[in-house]
This record gives sequence, C-alpha cells and structure tokens, in this order.
Amino acid sequence: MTCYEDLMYRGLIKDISSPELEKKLNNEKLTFYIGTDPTADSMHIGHFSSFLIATRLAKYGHKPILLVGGATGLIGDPKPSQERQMITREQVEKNVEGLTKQAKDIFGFEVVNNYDWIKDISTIDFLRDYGKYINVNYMLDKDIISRRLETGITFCEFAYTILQGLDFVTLNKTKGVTLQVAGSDQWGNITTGIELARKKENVELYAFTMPLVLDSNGVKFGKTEGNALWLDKNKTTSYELYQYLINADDNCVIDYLKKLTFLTKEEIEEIEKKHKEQPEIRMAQKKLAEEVITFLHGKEEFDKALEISEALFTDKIKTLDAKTLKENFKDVPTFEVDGDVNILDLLVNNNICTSKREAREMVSGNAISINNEKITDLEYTVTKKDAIDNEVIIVKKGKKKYFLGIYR
Ligand code: 383
Repeated sequence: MTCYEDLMYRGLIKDISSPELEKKLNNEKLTFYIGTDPTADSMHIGHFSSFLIATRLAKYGHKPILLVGGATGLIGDPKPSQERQMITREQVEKNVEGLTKQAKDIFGFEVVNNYDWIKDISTIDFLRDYGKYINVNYMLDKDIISRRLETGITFCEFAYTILQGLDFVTLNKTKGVTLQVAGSDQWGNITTGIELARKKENVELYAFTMPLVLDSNGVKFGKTEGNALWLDKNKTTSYELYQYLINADDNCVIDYLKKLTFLTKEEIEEIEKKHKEQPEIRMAQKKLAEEVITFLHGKEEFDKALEISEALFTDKIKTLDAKTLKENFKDVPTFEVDGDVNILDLLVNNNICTSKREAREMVSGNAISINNEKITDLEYTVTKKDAIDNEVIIVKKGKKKYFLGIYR
C-alpha cells in the first residue's frame, strides 16, 4: 500500500489542499507539522488520535515536527460558541512545559514552541508583514469566524488564524515544512497559512485534515461523562484507559483499530472476521486497548491494567495487593471503614446505596459483592478480615460500579 492508500484505508483524510498531495505523500519525503495549544498540562485521547498521524507519516519516511502553541495559547483559537477564558501567562508556561515533555516522551519527535518566533514580532511588523496579506472579507468567510459573528468575537480571537498562518510560513522558511496536518476543525487556520505563503512568499504549501473520530452516537471519541481521558498516566491510569477502550462500541471498534493503531489491513481484517463471529468476547476491543496503552504507557503498564481488569471480573481480585488497588482505583469513590459494620449500613452510610430499601434490594438481588464475593445475607457483618492486606475492600454494585473502602 502506498502512504496515501494507507491513509485512505484508515479513513484519515477529510480535506486536502490540492490533488497533488497524493503524489507528494507517495513520492517525496516531506517535513510536516501538527500543533496543539497549551490549554492544559496534558494532552487527552482526542489529541492522541490526531497526533498519531505524526508517527504514521514518519513510518513512510516523512519528518514530523510537533508544535506547542506557547503564543497561540495566550490568544485562544475561537471556539464555535463563545469566547475563551484567558489563561494566565504562568499557567500557559506550565502547560507548555508539560506538553513539551509529554510530546517528546510519547512520540519522540522534535518539539517547537511558536512563542519563540512570535514573541519578538512588533505590532507594526505583524500588521505590515502579515496583516497586509490577509483580507478581512476572506477571514469572515471562514466557518470558524463566521459562526461567531452572531454571538460576537473579539479582535484578539479574530486575529488567531493569522498567527497559525504565520507559523506555517515561518516553519517553512526555518525548517523546510511544506505540509500541515490536523483535525478537520483546523481547516480554516490551515488555509490562512497556505494563503499567506502564496501571497507573501509565492510558495505552495500543502495540508490535509482528518475527520473527527466519533462513536455511534456521534459523540467525540474520548468524551466520557465528566472527566477527560488524559495521556498523563498520573491523571488517567492505564486501568481507566483500559476500561474506556474495552467498552468501545461494537460498531465502531474496527474503525478505531484503523485510526488508532498500526495494525496492518490484513491484521485488522482478521480481527474483524473474529469480531463479527463472536462480538461478546470483545477481542477487537482487547486488541485496541493493548495497542493504544502499550503505545502510550508501555507494555508493563498495559499488563498491569489487564491484570487488574481480569482480576476484577474473576475471583482473582485477592491476588492483587492493597497498594496496586489503591493506585488504580484512585478515581473511584472512596470511603473509610471503622471496625465491624452491617452490610446494609455500610452501603447506606457510604452513599453506595441511597436508602436502606435500595440496599436491601441490591443485596437480595445478588447485585453486591465485596472483593468479588457476592454478599446475599442481609445480616452479613463486614470485618477487617474481609479486607485485602487487612486494608482494602472493593465493593461492586451491579455490573460496573466500584467503590473503594479503606480500613483505618
Ligand atoms: C496552534 C498553532 C499552530 C498550529 C496548531 C495550533 C493549535 C490549533 C488547535 N488545535 C487543537 C488543540 O490545541 O487549537 N489551533 O486542542 C487540536 N489539536 C489536534 C488536532 C485537533 C485540534 O491539538 O483537531 C485535535 O487534536 O488538530 O482540535 O501553528
């Protein structure tokens, strides 16, 4: 398969800047970049699904540069609905540090910061050297800007697209970058750069965008209720990531394998065949979890996540020690236990059940287990002896809800 065919097979191409791109990707070695703004100190799984393109193109001999937007992060890429909250300079600096380290650790490519070239451009130079080439009418036509005209957009965010445009032109001059890659939400910013390069430098730059990765309800991949799935394993454990991936929709998991792993077409087809025969064993989801977590956190972390998950589903939970359990359940609701306590009181006092009545129903209905042993006796007394290492009890309510009890 050629590079372009591979990208098409995986559904990784949405918009392209020109039909020449196919030949370029297949026959030349391009230097390209993909950027992210320091809105947080870690990337999340949504970024990962885009940034993986860096490694994918590198495998075909292209050279990736990862950009962290130390300058653009101070301005804010216009969101569809409303103006962004400004982030303090200190916070942006901290986030840049976190992201730079993370990008290097995970992908191992060169990382640049646009603050390095934007900080020294004076207002007059900005307006003369860049502003003069970009027509306001052209800017107003961009989706990212036009959709904000009703609710309003400040000049600060309006100007953002020119900064991203000047990055593309600058990286072309300083590093020989000729291609920019991003998620499809970035098309407007990318084309500003192409326009600037044509008008100012008489140079043709190239780009393509990737479609957003969605689940079958049209929800963005990685959006869970509440928390983002961070790539920093101190913020989102490998176990949590495993839980998210293992629960991927049957209808989407093959698409995820194409977009988020380096498995070949043949390997994916093989998995798809088995997946269709026996979706209930979730082998496609398991493979997805293995590939993604191993890429992000390494094999050891994946093995640990797998071990914990399997232990929770079988009666092996007692093979885990208190420390491992505490580490990996840090985001699970936690409560303290003191002495001996009746099962119903334990459930109600720690908000596992909302009432004694619910607690009774759950226990009689076989829906409560402690360290994977079903508790069905309404009179059961939980004691320290139930705890792993005399310290930890894992209460499971129904199929998926876990609570962590710690004996003092
Ligand atoms: C800034 C300066 C550049 C090039 C890019 C940027 C950042 C860009 C942006 N990107 C998103 C972000 O930072 O806002 N203006 O969260 C996301 N990306 C990637 C991908 C994506 C985009 O980091 O679609 C999802 O992850 O492009 O939303 O010179």
